[in-house]
Amino acid sequence: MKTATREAVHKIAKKVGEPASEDTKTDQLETVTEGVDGKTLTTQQGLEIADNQNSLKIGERGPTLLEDFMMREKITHFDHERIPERVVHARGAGAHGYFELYDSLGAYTTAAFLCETGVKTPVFVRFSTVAGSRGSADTVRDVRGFATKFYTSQGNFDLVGNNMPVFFIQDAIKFPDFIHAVKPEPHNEIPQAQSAHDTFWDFVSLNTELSHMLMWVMSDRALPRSFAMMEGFGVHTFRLVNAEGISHFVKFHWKPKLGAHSLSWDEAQKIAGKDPDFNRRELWESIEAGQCPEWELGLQIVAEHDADTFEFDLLDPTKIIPEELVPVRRVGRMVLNRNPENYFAETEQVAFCVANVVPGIDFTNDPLMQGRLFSYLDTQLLRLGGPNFAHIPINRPLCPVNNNQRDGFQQQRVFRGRTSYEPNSISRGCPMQSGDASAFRSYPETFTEPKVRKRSARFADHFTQATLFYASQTPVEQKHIIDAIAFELSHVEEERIRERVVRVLANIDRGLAENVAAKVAVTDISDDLNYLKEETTAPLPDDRRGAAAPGQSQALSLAYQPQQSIETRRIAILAAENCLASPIVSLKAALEELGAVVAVVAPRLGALQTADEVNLEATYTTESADSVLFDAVIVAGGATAVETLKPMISVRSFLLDAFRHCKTILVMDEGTRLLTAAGISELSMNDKQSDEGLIVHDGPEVENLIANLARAIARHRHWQRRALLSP
Ligand code: HDE
Repeated sequence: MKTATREAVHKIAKKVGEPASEDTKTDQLETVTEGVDGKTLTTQQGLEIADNQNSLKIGERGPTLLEDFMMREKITHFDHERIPERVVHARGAGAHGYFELYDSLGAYTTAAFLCETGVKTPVFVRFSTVAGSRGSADTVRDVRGFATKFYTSQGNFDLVGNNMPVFFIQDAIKFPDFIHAVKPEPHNEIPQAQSAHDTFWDFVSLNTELSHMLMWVMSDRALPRSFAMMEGFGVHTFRLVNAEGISHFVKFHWKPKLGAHSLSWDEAQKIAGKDPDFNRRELWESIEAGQCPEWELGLQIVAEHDADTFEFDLLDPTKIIPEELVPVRRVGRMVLNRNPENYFAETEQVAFCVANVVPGIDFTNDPLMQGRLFSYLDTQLLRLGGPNFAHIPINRPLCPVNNNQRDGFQQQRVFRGRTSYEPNSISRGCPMQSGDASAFRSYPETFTEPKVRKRSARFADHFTQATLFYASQTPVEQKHIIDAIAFELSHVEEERIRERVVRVLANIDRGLAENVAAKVAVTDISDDLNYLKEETTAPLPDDRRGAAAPGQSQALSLAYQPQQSIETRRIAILAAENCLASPIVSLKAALEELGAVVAVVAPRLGALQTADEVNLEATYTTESADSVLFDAVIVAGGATAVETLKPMISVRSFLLDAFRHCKTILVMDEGTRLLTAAGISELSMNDKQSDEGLIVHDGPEVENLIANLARAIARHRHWQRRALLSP
C-alpha cells in the first residue's frame, strides 16, 4: 500500500478542475489510515495503559472505583459505537475502484469526467438491499442499491442508482407510505427483509402505478447471483448540459462485463441460511483474488424536443426508454479493485446524495427525483450526527472545499482568519464566487404553469410497460414470476388483498393472473379496478390501462445476457478417499485458468489419500458446504470413493439441489452411481440428450471435455431442465 504525505494530498487538492488520477482517493485516505503494528495501547488521550484486564478496585474483591477513568472511557466509547442504520438500504457492501472514459461526451456535457478520455476518476461503490436491517441476509427478494461516488476533479458526483431501471411510485410524497408497507409490520416487527406479507401487497393492490416495478421485483432480477452480475440504472431522467447551455435528457446504465445473472428462489432462500454474506463475501474475495468486477457506463441520450414523441413521459420514474427505441451508448468502464480498509469508516459512513452533481449534469422535474434531492442530506444529518459529515474521509472530495459553513458537531477543520461571511472586504472577499464559465449553474428552465397538487395525465398509463416486461420474458422467466407472486401471496392472510392483486395482474397479463389465481385460491379474475375508487381516498388517474399493445424487448430478459465467461464461477468437486485424482486435478487447473474458483468438498478436510496417489486437498466438508454455494458440481470417479459418498444424505441432497437448481453437473466414471442414489437418473432419464448441463464422462482424458464443460457453466443455469421437475 502506498503511503502519502499530507503535502501530497494538499497537492491533489490545489485547484478545481485539475484531473485526479486513479490513486488520488486512496492517497487521501492513506493520510488518515492507521495501523497498530508495534504500537502500545493508550487511552484516547495518549496515556499508555499498563493493565487492560482489571478494573481499579478497593482490594482484590472490593467494589470498582468511579475513579477508573480508563474503564469509563473504554466502556463509554463502546456504549456509543453504533449509529442509526440507514432507514432504507441498511445492509450493504462497498469497494473502491476507478472509472475510465473512452468515448468523450463533450458534445453533450461539460462534466470533465465525461469529456476527458483516458482519465481515471476514483470511485467508491456501495451495493445494498433495501428493506432488510443491517444484519439481514444478502440473498432476499429485493431491489439492490447500486450507488457510485465519483471523486471527480470538479467535485463529487453521486449516481445513486438501483439494479432495476424503474421504481415503485411516481411521486416522492408516497415514499414513506411505500417503505412503511414493505418494512416489517409495526406491531410485531415481522417479517425481516421480506415483501411476502399483507401490508406490502395491500399497498400493491391499491397503487397500480407499482405494476411495472412489481414485475421487476418478482422476476429473477431481484435475486442477483453476485453484485458483479447485475446491471445498474440511474432510474430517473437526468440532464446533460453542454458548453452552449443546450440540455439533453439522459438515462444512466451500468452494464456488467460478466452479464446479469440470477439465483433461483429456492437457492436464494437456502443461501440466506448457509451463508447470509454470500454476495458481500464474493465481492470481497474476488477483489482480493484480483478478479475485479467491471461494468461499462452506458447512456441513453434524448434531445429535449424528441421527448414528447414518446408514448410515455420521460419524467415518470415507472417507465423505461426501451433500448430498441434509444440504444445505450457505452462510453467508459468502471473497475472495482480495492476493498475498504475498514467497513464502518468507509462503507457505513459513506453518504451518497442525489443532489451531488457536477457542472454539465443537472436534474429534471421527475417528482420522485425532486423529493430525493431533499431526503439524502436530511437523513444523513441524523445518521452521521450533524452537518459536518462531508469531512468524514470517505466523503471528502478530491478538489478544494472552501466555504463559510462553520462549527457544528464534530467540526474537523481549523479555519484561520476573522471572516466567515461573504461578501467581505476583510479577507479580500475570499472565498469568493467563481467567475469561471465552468462553475455550476442551474439549467434555466422556464415555467408558466400554476402551483397544483396533481400528476400529469401522461403518468396515467400504469400497465403498458408492465405488460412489455412480462411479454419480454422467456417462458421459464415468466414461470418464475408466477411462482414468486404465488409464494408471496400465499403469505398474505387477508383474502381480499389476494383478490385485488389478481385483478391488478389481470391488467398486466391474463395468463399471469390466471396462473397466480389458481395457486392462491382466488376465483374472481376480473380486471375491474373500480374497487380502487371505493377503498382509497387518493384521486385516481382516469385511464390506468395500457395505451398500446406492447411488443417485446430482449434487453429486459436475462436470457439474452452475455454467457461466455466462467470468471468468478464457483465450482465444487465432490470427492472422497481413494478417488481418481489426476483427471480432477487437470480439470481444476484448466477451470482456474479460465477464472473459476474451484474447491474440493469431501467427508473430511485436508489431503485425501487418492487411488492414483495424486495430491488432492479438501477445503470444505460435505457437512459445511452446500451446492447452493456453487455454480457447478463435478463428481470425482473411483469406485471406492463413490461407495463412500453414496450412502451420505448430505451428498445426495448436494447433488439433487444442484440438479434442481439447474446447474451444470459433470460426473466422472463411477460417479454416475451417485446420480442414481440421489434420484437424478430417474428424473433426467427422458431428457438426457437435451440437458447440456448434465455431462457424463468416462476415462482419464479430460482435454476435450474442458471446452464443453466451460460452455455449460457459462450458460449459468440450464433452466429448461425445470420442465422435468414438478415444484
Ligand atoms: Fe433512496 N434513499 N430514496 N432511492 N436510495 C436512501 O439515503 C429516498 C430511490 C437509493 O448505499 C436514503 O443515505 C426517497 C430510488 C440507494 O448509502 C434516503 C426516495 C433509487 C440508497 C433515501 C428514494 C434509490 C438509497 C437512506 C423516493 C434508485 C443507498 C439512507 C423519493 C434510483 C445509498 C441514505 C447508500 C438510500 C430516500 C427512492 C436508491 C432515506 C425519499 C428511485 C442506492 O435518503
